[in-house]
Amino acid sequence: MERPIASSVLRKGYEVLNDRARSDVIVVGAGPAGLTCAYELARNDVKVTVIERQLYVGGGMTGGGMFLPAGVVMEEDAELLEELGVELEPAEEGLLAFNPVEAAIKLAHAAVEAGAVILVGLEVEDVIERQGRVEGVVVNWTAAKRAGMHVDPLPMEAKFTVDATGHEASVCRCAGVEVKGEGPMWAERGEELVEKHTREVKPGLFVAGMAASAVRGAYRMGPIFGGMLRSGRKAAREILERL
Ligand code: 48F
Repeated sequence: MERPIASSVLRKGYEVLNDRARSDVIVVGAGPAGLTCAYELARNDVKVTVIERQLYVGGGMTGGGMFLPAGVVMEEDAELLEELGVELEPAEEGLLAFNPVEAAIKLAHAAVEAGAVILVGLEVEDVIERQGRVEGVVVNWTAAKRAGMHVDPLPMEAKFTVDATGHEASVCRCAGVEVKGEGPMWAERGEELVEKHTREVKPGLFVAGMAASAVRGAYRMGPIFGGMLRSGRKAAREILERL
């Protein structure tokens, strides 16, 4: 049994990675913005690969507010979570509360069911750039990087790349895009601005979610997630128009 286990894993693992050497869209980061973006793209028959450096999906969403198992959305932003069957409970002043682990899992499930492939344990450490256009990313095993081992990375090509890496905006930094850093807290304004700042920041490279706020130095908003969902959806729609 041992040989066929190894052989099956090697064959299947190679097949998946080899198939993902080129995607239509690479989304970096499996937080709420990246997962929403991947879901919207995949359901429109786009070949989308999500690259996540952790071994879990959901990014900062799963931790709710200070590890408490709760997050909120404004009622007007609840459509996607409702569509995915996330249980929403009326809370204060037009907010709806939900379990953030449930929401993250259901977002990831929706993206995968729609056809997105999520690769975990891989960290984006650079971008591929040709004539000033971002044409994919350069990845390495998170474990190798954390161990400080010098091992050459591999490129993964894409027609469009989405930086959904949260407040680090790490893909933008690699691509030489100025990142002002996350601003102080103003929840309402931060929720508006995150969608406004979602855009193509360099040819071939879009930014979504908290990374979009960080690029522009916009306000943080705490454990309210509607802006992340709207931002992921906006990036997907703009890319769909371009593909
Ligand atoms: O941080 P994260 O959840 O970003 P988001 O989707 O949502 C932000 C909210 O969770 C919350 C908030 C809401 O008000 O402020 O913070 O914008 O998810 C980002 C994901 O990207 C991964 C990281 O592990 C996380 O899961 N990530 C970051 N850098 C890299 C990366 C990288 N270089 N390569 C691969 N994954």
